[in-house]
Amino acid sequence: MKVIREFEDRVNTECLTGAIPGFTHLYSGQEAVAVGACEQLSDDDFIISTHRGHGHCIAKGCDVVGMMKELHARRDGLNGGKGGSMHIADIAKGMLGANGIVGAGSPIALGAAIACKLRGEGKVAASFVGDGASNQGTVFEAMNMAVVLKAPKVFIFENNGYSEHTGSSYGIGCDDVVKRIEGFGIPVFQADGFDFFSVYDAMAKALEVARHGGGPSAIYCTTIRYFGHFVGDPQLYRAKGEVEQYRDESCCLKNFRARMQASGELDLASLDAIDNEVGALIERAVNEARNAPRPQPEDLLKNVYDNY
Ligand SMILES: Cc1ncc(C[n+]2csc(CCOP(=O)(O)OP(=O)(O)O)c2C)c(N)n1
Repeated sequence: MKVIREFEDRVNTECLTGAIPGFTHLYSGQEAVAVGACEQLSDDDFIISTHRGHGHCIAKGCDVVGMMKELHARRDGLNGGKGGSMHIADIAKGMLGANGIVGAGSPIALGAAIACKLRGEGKVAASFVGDGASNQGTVFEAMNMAVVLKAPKVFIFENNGYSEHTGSSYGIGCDDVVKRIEGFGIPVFQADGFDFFSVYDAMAKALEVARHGGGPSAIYCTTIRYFGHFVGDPQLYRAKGEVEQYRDESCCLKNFRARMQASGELDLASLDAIDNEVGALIERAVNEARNAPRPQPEDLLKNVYDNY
């Protein structure tokens, strides 16, 4: 979670200096969802992310230096510097890609889930779905087809309160998204998206269904994003002090630190040591990214199509 937080904070400043080209959406604040869910998956399980994909990538084990280089559009970035923030992927880690098309991840992950079922290896595919994306027809179709085909698919609903600049209370027509998902015949396990352990436990229950022939399952997490919809968003639609209050009272990193200390599993010095290690990793990632070569004209047509 700390790697994601530091990565995103640094990407924010790198974007604002102009070092990172393109459009970037930050995941900071939502870390407990990505990490809680992905800690229950192996490299052989698949995820499909959203336009807000860095946190999902890191949680699935993608190389952080390679990611930073990718965002900086460098030749030895995770995808040769040609994918960038919204098309970052790492097949070896089961991370099938971020995706700029809202709602597209659900049917794509369903395809992966059907492949998992046909191969019979007990693997699953999961898609992350925002509150805005939860209104998309593609997600409804994927939910229905997943039930019909009993696909080992986990839908991870991540309600961060906004779809671009529209509050979920306005954009979602029904009173209860959970009931809407259950209406498709999918069991839903609810989690506190500010609490790693809550998400981790909900994901375990969802996987119990998906891995053992029960068809699709879902987890529904409430969370918040600390930054705007995209880097540079003036956020005029947010109440003054809203983000500060969440940072003070509902930070998943603070929650995790408190829980670790209270249980005696990690003391303050160990937690600080982890934080320092993470700080050094992100510093190295940025330095390497800034100094790495750009893709060259001869790289243009390399890896454009892959039939796996
Ligand atoms: C099919 C499609 N429609 C609209 C957009 C424009 N768009 C980009 S992000 C976004 C909001 C997505 O909200 P949500 O799913 O809640 O994810 P969040 O940004 O909150 O993580 C929209 C409407 C798009 N990229 N694709």
